[in-house]
Amino acid sequence: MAEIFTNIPEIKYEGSKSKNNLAFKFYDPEKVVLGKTMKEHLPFAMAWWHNLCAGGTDMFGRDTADKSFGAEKGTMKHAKAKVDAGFEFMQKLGIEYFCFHDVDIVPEADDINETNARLDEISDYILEKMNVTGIKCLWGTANMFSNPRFMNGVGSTNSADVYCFAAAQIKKALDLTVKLGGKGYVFWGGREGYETLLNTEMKFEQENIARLMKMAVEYGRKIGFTGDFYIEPKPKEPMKHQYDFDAATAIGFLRQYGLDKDFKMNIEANHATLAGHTFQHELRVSAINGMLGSIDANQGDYLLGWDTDEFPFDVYEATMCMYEVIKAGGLTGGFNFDAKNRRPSNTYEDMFEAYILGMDTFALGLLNAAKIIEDGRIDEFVSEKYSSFRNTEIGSKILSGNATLEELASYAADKKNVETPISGKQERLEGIVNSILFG
Ligand code: XLS
Ligand code: CA
Ligand code: CA
Repeated sequence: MAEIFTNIPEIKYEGSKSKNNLAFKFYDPEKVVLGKTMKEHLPFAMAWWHNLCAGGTDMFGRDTADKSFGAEKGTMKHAKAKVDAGFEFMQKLGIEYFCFHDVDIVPEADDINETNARLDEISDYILEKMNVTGIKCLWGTANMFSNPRFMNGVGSTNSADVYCFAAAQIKKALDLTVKLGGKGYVFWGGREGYETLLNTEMKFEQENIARLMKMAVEYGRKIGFTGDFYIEPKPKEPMKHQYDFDAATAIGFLRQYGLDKDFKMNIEANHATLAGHTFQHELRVSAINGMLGSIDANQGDYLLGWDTDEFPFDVYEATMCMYEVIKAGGLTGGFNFDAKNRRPSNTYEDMFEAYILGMDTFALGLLNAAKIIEDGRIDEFVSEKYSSFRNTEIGSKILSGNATLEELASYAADKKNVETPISGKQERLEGIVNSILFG
């Protein structure tokens, strides 16, 4: 098999002083941080769809980047060329995982049986490459948003036939995920929502989504899928209002329908900010509910109200992300670069530089987060802030869950007045973080 990215060498760590555009400046896979190597902290994944399929088409113009990889698009030859390109790409960057949708890896046929036959063929080929390279599958999913049949939703559709086609697609995507040893299976509900309540039975739709997920869990467990199912929250786009608005909403939904034992969150940075939250907020909500599974590592643009899927370069955001991940004890999933080159960045070299940027940004985030944790001042302050509950008799009583309202009222009455609680010290803490990061 001929090399595809002929002008790109294997990408190595050269240190922060390096001016080599095709080298890591901060991602040093074997460097040990807080007792684990960077590679262990940061299981990076390549997103098949952006990296191997998307050529820059937007609502106003066609592809700027050539992703044919020497084969005619829409053919199985092209599907295989993408596999070749993808594995060469991951190997050159030292990326150990990939994520895929069913229709990223083969062209979809009109007949679902033909699509499935193509999926069998390509997954054999992918498996061969996995065995040779040691590269693994992070998660699989079914694309249930591009085909016009899903215009009224997937689990939330009004059509029982469409619902069955969705079930068939999920079944096959689960088969593939198990065949490729994927650690997770993602549900992203881009079409699960509504434009107007004038034509929508919200309760009916949500119950039907839950039924579909339940069937997916039952089937997955039956065929030996031991990994996590993920919901990937997103508030809007393409729908005006998506049911999996944010982590808190999705977790509430999972609990309501008894799905919380099998599911975790796949948190995407850009979706968090679209929901009006920070990336860190979504990670914290997931973590405190025991549902931090995996991360779609990208970045939005605060000036734009849509999902720009940029490669992450915001070191501060990556630092706060890694702070949450370390505190949560790591991810069961990984860091999938669900990100695309900007449309004018249309060369093979740009594809590599984008991943170098993303990997270096998260490496910096890891190094910084470790410094904040080792410094200890932030933790110390937070612990002090709540100390009145932990270090006093009345506080401990409240925490034990055995206090009554009357008891607390009589405590207050005895005290007569209460001191103002200690300052939140936000500016001091922000200054501490700055001095740790840049000092
Ligand atoms: C779209 C989502 C999608 C999921 C997988 O906004 O990010 O790409 O990650 O279906
Ligand atoms: Ca995503
Ligand atoms: Ca996105």
